[in-house]
Amino acid sequence: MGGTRQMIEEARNRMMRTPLIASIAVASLLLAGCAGGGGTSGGGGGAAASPGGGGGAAATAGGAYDAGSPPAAGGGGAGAGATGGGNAGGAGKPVEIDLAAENNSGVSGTATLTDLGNGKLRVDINVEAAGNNAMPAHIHPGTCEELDPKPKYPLSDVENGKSTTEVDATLADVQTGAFAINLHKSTQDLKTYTACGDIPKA
Ligand SMILES: [Cu+2]
Repeated sequence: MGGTRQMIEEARNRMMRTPLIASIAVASLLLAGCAGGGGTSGGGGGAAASPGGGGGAAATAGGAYDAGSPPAAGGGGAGAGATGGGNAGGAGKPVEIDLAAENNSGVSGTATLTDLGNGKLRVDINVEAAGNNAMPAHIHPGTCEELDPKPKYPLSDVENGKSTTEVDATLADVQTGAFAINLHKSTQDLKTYTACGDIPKA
């Protein structure tokens, strides 16, 4: 950024001799270029570079009036660009569903569905185990009211109230309103459900 700092100095010197508006335009262009670079390295791609550039230009305009510290203002703009890139490129927000106790099991908690991209979905189950050590868990077609007993996606057994599985599906695949997650008492007693939660329609 040493070169940029030098360019800023030149821009500031030029500001002394040229009309203020022209100077702001020059300085904005210089720093917008710098901020755009930050946005790209943040992983955002072309779309991220645009917001980054905008942030940089806005910060520079402030810096031109406050002759004190234009480089610091430029740095702020670059940071905003990187953040924008992360949001634009990131996967969708995780979906948390409640798992409610069934058959007086005392088992309840949540399942969190996180789309990992590339057709992978992570399912994190976190429940009060209520003394149940290894509870089989699945994503089933249907709803908790009317569950198809044949699982669609098997999940890892819930040990000490926790289970994490990566499933070959997208979040959209299971957010059709036609799937539910259920937990069973044990491998020996699959017929007794201990908890269930409907996966809401997106
Ligand atoms: Cu099941």
